[in-house]
Amino acid sequence: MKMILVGGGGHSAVVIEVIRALACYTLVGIVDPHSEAHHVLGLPVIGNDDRLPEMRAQGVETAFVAIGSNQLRQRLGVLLLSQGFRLPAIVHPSALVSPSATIGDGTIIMARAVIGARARVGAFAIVNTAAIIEHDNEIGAAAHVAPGVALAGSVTVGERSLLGIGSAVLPGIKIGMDALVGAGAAVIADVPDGAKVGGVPARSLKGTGI
Ligand code: JB3
Repeated sequence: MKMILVGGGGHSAVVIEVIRALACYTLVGIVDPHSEAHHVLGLPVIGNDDRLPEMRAQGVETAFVAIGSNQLRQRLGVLLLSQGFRLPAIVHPSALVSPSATIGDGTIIMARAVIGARARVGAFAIVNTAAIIEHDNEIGAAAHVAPGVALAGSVTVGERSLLGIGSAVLPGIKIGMDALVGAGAAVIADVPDGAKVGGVPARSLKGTGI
């Protein structure tokens, strides 16, 4: 099945390799309005997002947004759905996904990630390399769980939140929407919508200039 990629930066290179490892989709190109590269890992950059309706009309059925920005990825994902593309979930062959877990459309599960029993991962999310999403977690749409993050059981992560590389979250903690958890943080208390926290144990970063 033919697939077009949206975004041609660093994240896109990783996404291309996961999709190639799956051998289910034929990548036909990348749209990126700002890219100076003509190719990413041999895949041509064919123009900007104006090319998308034309690609759909030419029989490209599936698309994937390969952009790290949570807000942009969600906005473009919704746009692609409205244009009639299907955005499948993409799971690296080395990821361990529980049979009772659910993964939303347009979400990618990277190499060596683990998704536990009854976990629910929303649409357009990124579960990055070797992240652990334990049982009964609920990961909101367009959230990004960065490489090496460990979420204990029954953690909730709101839409578009970013959990920085190597952070850890205790059982049952609720992290709101559009929140930022800094790299290496240990989260032991709930995090409100829009908050930025960091450190061990994690505290508000308000007033620190971050
Ligand atoms: O930390 C890790 C493991 N990965 C990071 C990832 C999650 O996020 C990575 O290190 C980067 O920090 C980031 O990757 P990303 O999003 O690929 O960043 P960058 O290399 O800056 O590429 C973003 C691409 O999106 C650029 O080529 C932009 O031109 C493109 N872009 C921006 N707006 C867009 C648009 N592309 C399309 N098609 N449409 C847009 O509106």
